[in-house]
Amino acid sequence: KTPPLSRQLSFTALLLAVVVCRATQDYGYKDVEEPTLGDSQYGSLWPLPQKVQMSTVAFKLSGVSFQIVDAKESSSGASCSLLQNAYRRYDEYIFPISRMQGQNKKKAFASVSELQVWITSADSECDNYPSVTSDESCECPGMMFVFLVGALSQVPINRTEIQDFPRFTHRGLLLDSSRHFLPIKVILANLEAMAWNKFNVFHWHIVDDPSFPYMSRTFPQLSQQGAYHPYTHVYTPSDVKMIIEFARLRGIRVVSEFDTPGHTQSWGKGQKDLLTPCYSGASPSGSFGPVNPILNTTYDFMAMFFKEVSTVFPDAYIHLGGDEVDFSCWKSNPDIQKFMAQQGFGTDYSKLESFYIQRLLDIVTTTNKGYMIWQEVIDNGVKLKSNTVVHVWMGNKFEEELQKVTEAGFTTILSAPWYLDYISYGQDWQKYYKVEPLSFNGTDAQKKLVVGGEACLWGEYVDATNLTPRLWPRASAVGERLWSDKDVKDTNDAYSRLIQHRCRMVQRGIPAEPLFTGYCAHEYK
Ligand code: CP6
Repeated sequence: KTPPLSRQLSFTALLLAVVVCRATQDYGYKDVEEPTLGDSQYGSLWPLPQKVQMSTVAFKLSGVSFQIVDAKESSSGASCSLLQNAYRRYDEYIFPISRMQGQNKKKAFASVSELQVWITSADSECDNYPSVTSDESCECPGMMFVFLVGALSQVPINRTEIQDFPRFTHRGLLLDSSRHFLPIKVILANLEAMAWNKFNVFHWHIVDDPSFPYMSRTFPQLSQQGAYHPYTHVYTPSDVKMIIEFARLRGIRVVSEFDTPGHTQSWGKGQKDLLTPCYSGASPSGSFGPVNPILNTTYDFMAMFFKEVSTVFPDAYIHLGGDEVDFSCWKSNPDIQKFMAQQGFGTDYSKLESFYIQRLLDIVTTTNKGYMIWQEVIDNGVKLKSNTVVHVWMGNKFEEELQKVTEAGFTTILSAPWYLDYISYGQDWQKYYKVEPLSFNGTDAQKKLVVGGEACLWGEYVDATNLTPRLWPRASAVGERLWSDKDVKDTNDAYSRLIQHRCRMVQRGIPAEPLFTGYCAHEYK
């Protein structure tokens, strides 16, 4: 008797297991061909590991006694709650319902009773936060299953050795909790799915124009006045802690974004005089523009605010935004006009923006954090610290931008081709999958400066009801592009693996949308 389907399915998941590895614009449907569905020799592996060696030795799990344990030689073990937590999670993925009794008494195959986890790094990262220097590589044992989809059965075929490491160090996902409030549960569920897809950075675009859900200890009125609701639609300090800890246990960094000077309408509700009053003719119109860059009080506020943020978010980086600054309000304001003249900026408002950003960067530098910024900041010629990460998001000619940014010697990450908020009919995952981030003209040294990318799901049209299925498995395509080797680009092979990976996510409780017609094996009991 073979173990139930669900158990075998889940074990395949172990191959993807981060357990060992992580203890540590418009697109017409016409252009998309449906990939052909064949079996991949790699089963349901996603993202594809760097090296997979299959042997012919067949194994099965010992259903009764199988356990994940610390190897004797491991430099980290029982006292590492991060590891013990991971063992428990993966045990539940392998045996989602209960341990079956006496299933494997008749052994047709050699039986595996232990997965030994051997942490080799000298100083383990059990109690630390993941960082850009975290080692995510692993040598993992595994088993491959053949999925005989029609026959509703699977046969474990062979023992497999996997050597794995990421192609890019920064594999991020941007979620936006300002356009719609995202309940903690939704964020946690998606962090879990991120780990399954080997994403390691949660870029939390936490506040923006429509709402300010971040509860600040120093300036509580920001969320009291600026959130959609002062206590149901806010992230309290303990909520934030929980999200950071949940992410940490899964090897995911949390990089917060507090975007200024634009995208700040909600900040103005709780912080008087922070935003620029717009004028209509000679008198204030009653509306407000970007952060007011000409007042000392603005910089006093920013210094106190970012001092707090730097202690709340332990990551070494803060994303400071700097995108899409609308100059019309600044232009209308006579005090700003006077300031422009005094500074000799003429009518070049990007100089005023640079003036603001420059002072903000100096402030954030005193908190000992590194920073990330959207591409406009460098496009406008702001002087940046050498460890600044430039985030390329503009859709047209991202190759040229990468060339330019890396020529200037800056580290960069790419989002331009991975705006998941753009939806269209058909299999757009293929478009994300086919992107080659290093396809720009540049030296090897320049290419090394591209440390990864981020899939972005901006929040205008998503909330708790539709975020998760819109994100998965489309983001999985970006996940494989950022993890696997550059030569992993066969869309037919990817399609076969991805439909199985998607079914696995669904089975584990993430309602990932289907890629195309078909069904999941677990739909049959
Ligand atoms: N919000 C913020 C946004 C966007 C950006 N910044 C955005 C711009 C264009 C598109 C999608 C999103 N909604 N703060 C740009 C980085 Cl197409």
